[in-house]
Amino acid sequence: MTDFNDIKESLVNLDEPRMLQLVKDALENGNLAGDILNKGLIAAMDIIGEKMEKGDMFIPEVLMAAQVMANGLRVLKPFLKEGESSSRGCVVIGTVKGDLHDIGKNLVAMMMESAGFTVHNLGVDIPPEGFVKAIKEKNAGILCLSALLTTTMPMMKQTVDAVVESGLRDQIKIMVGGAPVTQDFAHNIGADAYAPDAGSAARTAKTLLI
Ligand code: B1M
Repeated sequence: MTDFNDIKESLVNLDEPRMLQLVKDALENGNLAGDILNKGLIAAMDIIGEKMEKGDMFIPEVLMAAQVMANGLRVLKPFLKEGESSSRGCVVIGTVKGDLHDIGKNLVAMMMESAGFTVHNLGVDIPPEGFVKAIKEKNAGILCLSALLTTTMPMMKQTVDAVVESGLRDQIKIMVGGAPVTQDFAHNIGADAYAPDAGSAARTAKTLLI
């Protein structure tokens, strides 16, 4: 039996070698990659968030945790694949301007790729005009916006507005997500869809292009 608490603790303690070994062991023991991700790695990031809030953990340590998590994700990535090979369509994804959080957004990008989309991951702190430029250049069918801060959520609306102003709105579906984002918020800013997590983002993307 895999104890997901061990994986959680190893990440919270920034013990990368132990975390990687535990993740590999959990895979060998037949656990689903999605369970290892949700009950181990993402659960650990929640604890890290609480520690950060209380002042028990500081930015450099949280950055290290983000790096350790990213390396754990790399091990899980092949097992999260859905196995499709041909492209379902083109996705442009990024974290909105002012926001540097990228773990969840990268997870969404990974799941989209795994679901067969061609994904252009623009990175973090992307201004509205950066998204508009990429939609044009890549002839994208779906725009995915991520925000983790309540203070950067308004930038999602500004990005949607910029897409409308560019005249591209009719040719692109817009999906938003990130911890503070809700279905209501997505609706109010004029997005086409909201997804609470990476798995549902990939599933929703498939329905958007039908
Ligand atoms: Co920041 N941070 N952070 N941080 N950080 C949070 C988000 C926070 C909740 C921590 C806390 O106080 N409890 C808080 C936000 C409070 C708020 O606004 N409500 C916070 C804060 C305040 C800050 C700073 C302001 C701190 C400071 O400087 N005083 C600062 C802001 C910097 C900036 O962005 N301008 C800051 C900085 C950082 C670091 C740089 C140190 C680091 C980011 C490193 C990196 O990403 N490379 C960091 C981290 C790591 C966190 C926490 C601890 C973890 C975030 C994470 O990666 N979670 C976070 C606390 C927490 O979330 N528990 C916190 C794991 C990830 C898999 O989940 O990103 O939610 P998440 O993604 C999910 C879903 O949201 C969804 O799918 C993923 C799961 O499947 N999803 C989408 C995400 N994008 C989507 C897009 C979609 C669909 C779904 O469609 C397009």
